[in-house]
Amino acid sequence: MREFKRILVTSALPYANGPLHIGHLAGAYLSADVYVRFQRLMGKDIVFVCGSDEHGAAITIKAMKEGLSPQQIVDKYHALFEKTFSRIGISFDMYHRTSEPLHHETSQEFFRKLYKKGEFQEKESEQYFDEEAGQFLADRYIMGTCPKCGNGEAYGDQCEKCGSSLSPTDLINPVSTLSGKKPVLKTTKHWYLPLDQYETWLRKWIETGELDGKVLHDPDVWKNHVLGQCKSWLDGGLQPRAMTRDLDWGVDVPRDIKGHEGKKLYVWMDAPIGYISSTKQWAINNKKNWKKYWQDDETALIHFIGKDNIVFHCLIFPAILRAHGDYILPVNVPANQFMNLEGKKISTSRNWAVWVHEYLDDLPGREDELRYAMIKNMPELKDSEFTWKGYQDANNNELVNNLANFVNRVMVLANKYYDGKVPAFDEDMDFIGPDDQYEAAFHDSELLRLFDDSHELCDFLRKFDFRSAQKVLMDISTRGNQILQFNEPWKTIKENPEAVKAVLNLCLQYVAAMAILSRPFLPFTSDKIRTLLNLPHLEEKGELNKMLDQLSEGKPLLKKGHKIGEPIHLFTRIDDETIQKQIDKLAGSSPVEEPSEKPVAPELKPEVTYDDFQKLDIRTATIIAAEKIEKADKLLKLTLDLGFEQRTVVSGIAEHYSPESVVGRKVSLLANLAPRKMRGVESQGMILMAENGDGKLSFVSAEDGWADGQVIK
Ligand code: B3M
Ligand code: ZN
Repeated sequence: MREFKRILVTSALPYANGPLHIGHLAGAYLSADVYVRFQRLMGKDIVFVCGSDEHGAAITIKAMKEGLSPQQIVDKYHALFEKTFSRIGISFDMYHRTSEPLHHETSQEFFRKLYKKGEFQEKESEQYFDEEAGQFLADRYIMGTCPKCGNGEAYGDQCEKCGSSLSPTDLINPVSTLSGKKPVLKTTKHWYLPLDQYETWLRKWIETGELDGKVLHDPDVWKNHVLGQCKSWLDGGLQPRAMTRDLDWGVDVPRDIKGHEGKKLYVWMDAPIGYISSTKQWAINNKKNWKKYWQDDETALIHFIGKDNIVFHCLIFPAILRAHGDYILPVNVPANQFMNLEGKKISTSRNWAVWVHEYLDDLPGREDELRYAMIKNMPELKDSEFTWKGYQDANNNELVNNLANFVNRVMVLANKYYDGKVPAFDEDMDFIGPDDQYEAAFHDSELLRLFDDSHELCDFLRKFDFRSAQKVLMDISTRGNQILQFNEPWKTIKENPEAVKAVLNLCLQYVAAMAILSRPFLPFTSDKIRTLLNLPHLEEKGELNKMLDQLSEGKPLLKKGHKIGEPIHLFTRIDDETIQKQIDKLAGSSPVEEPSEKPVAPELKPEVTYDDFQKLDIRTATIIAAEKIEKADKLLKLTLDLGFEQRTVVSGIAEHYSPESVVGRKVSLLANLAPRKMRGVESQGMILMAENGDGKLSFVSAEDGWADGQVIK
């Protein structure tokens, strides 16, 4: 990434409809926090904004479930978010909320501008309507089977299992979540953003970074899975997308726009503009100019998100920003993949999650332990997994045995031998370092090595490779331990006190460096180490940059004679019992099972008599011809042979079977069902299909070789 004058970092606005779990943290917040703290330490002009996403059906559905008003719901979770983020050390410069008047004004102004510029297409369309509830159904109010992966619990806008973005009409067997009934299609009017018309520039911008003859970003530094998702979207062809909805909760379509009544902004139009409102609020509070962060080419805009939000941040929001005309586009969208928990997908509804606020209550003072274990397993390029055992191991084997142990030993020895003062030593003296060849090393060459390692750590951070960066931090600590281990000052203090001074001086420089280097990952620990060293806490204003300069010039970070504090243990072991408690807590929940593992059978229908059954005439039959029905995605027109006659049957299997694949198939036909017309074709009966919980279908038929037209009873 080229050097920019300033950076604006956003983290996805979490829906204020439930507490935060570690999956959220792993997706959009922890990585952003690490990055932002690092850039601040490098002295960059950087602003980190976020806020609660308080609109959309996600909120109203939750309100209905809890018997509260949408406002009560968002107030409750917004407050919880603010507190939880701050407790776990996510250092937003501004945490805003989309229910604020400032946001309503900002997003309405944005909408009005696009409207006035003629960017929208006004279109009538058929949308799902719940007749029982008497309202149009927002995408999230409709659930059904994902046409791409067969997940039976896909939403009208998105399948959370495969990440596909959907339209409600794509769903197989749609059901209204308001009434549980099948919704009907009804006409309504909305404003659409013609994404299809932006396809060419979007593709070029994504694939080459170029727009209007300028290179805006370098696709080589984008993550492959992000580019891949964008490309597959573009390859699939973009469709105009409605930017308004028929809802009663959200940002109103501005009143001066004709036909605004009852219409709200689409939540994916309003929420990303929340980044802008959040920046505005930050600028008001800090007497800054927000426009510099949004409307100047010298700003690098970076969106941290989870992979389910890629299309919105890489295609739709950029399209909205460009349609407006005054805004910059993101230079990178380093989306993370998903973090699973103990082998299963995290699920809010099934309580298969580690809730961050509960973690903080259950394991007080262990903020950095969680951050460490999560960064170690951050799903940067592929899905990853959090396990309690892994968490325990990371703490006990790495934080306790390596980092805390090193710092503690150095502190203890320096206090013991030098009364807590950084020892002076003979600069020309060599001592045995832990080099690969165990060669003699000088104090200054070891400091240069520390510089190299620190530099490497920074490079990883710049490339959004937080796992590797944190690994380097631990390698530096390992190196410190090796220096101690190899020189054994506790043994050589008598015979070679001069060398021990050099060794401990060096180790103290390591500790001082680690107070700064650990800051992006382990901010609480950084404070503790600084306290140990009798230094003020970091303000994150260029301290790392300064440290690199010092090290590159061979200057020590701690002056000779500097008085340090008393040793403490930075980390303590976590025992099996504590871990078991957390595992037991999960055992009370029911994770999402893989669909094939345990199909749930629907409830039995009310009893019928044999006479009732006798009325049905079910026959064996063979499909001898099949074709698609125009404009009906789900229907196939089948010709069935019953031996004594042929029938035409319209069947809703088109999304599961192609016409070619069903010809020749044996089926069972309910032959005396009253004929009915579907899409202009008269259907003379119905074929029987088995359906599983995922909405998958299977033919039900007599064994091969059976004649057609025989009775099934
Ligand atoms: N609230 C979706 C989510 O939490 C949405 C993100 C908005 S970012 C502008 O996954
Ligand atoms: Zn899917």
